[in-house]
Amino acid sequence: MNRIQSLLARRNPAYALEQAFYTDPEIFRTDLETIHYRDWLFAIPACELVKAGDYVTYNVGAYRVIIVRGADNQIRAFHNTCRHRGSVICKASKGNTPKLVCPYHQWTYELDGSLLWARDMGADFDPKQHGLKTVHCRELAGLVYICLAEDAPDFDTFANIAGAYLEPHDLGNAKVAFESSIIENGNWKLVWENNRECYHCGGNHPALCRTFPDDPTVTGIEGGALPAHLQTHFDRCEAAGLPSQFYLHEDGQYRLARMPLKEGAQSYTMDGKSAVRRWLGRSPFADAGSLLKFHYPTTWNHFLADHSIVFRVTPISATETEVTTKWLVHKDAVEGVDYDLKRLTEVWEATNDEDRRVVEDNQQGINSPAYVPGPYSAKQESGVLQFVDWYCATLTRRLIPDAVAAE
Ligand code: 3BY
Ligand code: FES
Ligand code: FE
Repeated sequence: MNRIQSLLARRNPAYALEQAFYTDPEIFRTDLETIHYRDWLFAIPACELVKAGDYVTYNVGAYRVIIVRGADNQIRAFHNTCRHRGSVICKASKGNTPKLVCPYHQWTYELDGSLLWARDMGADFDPKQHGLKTVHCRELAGLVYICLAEDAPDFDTFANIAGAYLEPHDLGNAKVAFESSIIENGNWKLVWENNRECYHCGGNHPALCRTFPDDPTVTGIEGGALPAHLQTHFDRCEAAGLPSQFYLHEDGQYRLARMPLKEGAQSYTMDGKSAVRRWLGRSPFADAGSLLKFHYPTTWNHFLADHSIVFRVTPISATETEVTTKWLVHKDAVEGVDYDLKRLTEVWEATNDEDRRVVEDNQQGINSPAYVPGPYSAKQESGVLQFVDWYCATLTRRLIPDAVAAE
């Protein structure tokens, strides 16, 4: 048993994790190797790539990835490393290009990754052997997921289940109205733990709390029967054609549920009314609440009647995490006419900044030699416990070499 396995074995599941899980570079590397380099990761909304040649780059740990829309309209992902001597090919975070041209010696690749042109490589050189290495890439109802593993785990089960919930939100007809990327000086697991409870909401999120219910059964993971007010909301939405019922996958990696907002609230705005006049999606009423979706380890989302918000969590180091937020509206909604950008974004801009502060404070306190893990509130922090259980179970399973081979 190695050191990390011993730490996992002696964990008290009712308590927070020990310091090393949030500070130790070796555990950070293990997190990347056992989780981020192996699981499906949400990368971007497909609407960011509108036309052929549109691309974005995405870095996960040591990997550099290009996601590009091809001439045949298909979205593909490639390792952003040239098959000549390895240079990064696309340096910008996004752009449009007719071909993927390496800046070093101008090897030129088609948008489907095949090598089109390489100067003076001799008669024996076979371009077919030197196409870009592919990264698994799937589009699910307008959300692009990638997987860095050689052999990707099953995606179809998730796609079938989540696809039904997402379909009415029509993300294929979305555009990004605004995006923000912040660095939180905290371990990626602290970002998640904070997201998975609303114990902190009342004390930290005055704007969000105008519309988001400070109710542990909305944010957390229900053990037993669902409270009647949630079931009533699910039933009303389902009867109107919106899949809504609480669903937590058996391995704990993802959850879907269309949760009600506070009484009368329609969207995450300061007055609780819709933020966008031209809706994204086919919600039959304004107070359908928010379809809450999370998929570990990289994304949580809110899908509302009028707009959607997608979040992406990217670990940078043991104590730094990038959180990227994109506000999606209908592609034909006009800024200044159908929506006001400040009104659309101000609640989650403030909430993200408040969450950054509490995550950074949490990290600072954990860094102290005096830190000892404290107990979770069973009532308020069931979601935190669920995330930490998923993390520990995943790490434990994958750190056994035979299990890795068998998975
Ligand atoms: O973003 C989330 O999913 C949860 C709900 C609201 C704040 N946060 C705890
Ligand atoms: Fe890309 Fe040489 S490293 S062309
Ligand atoms: Fe928060």
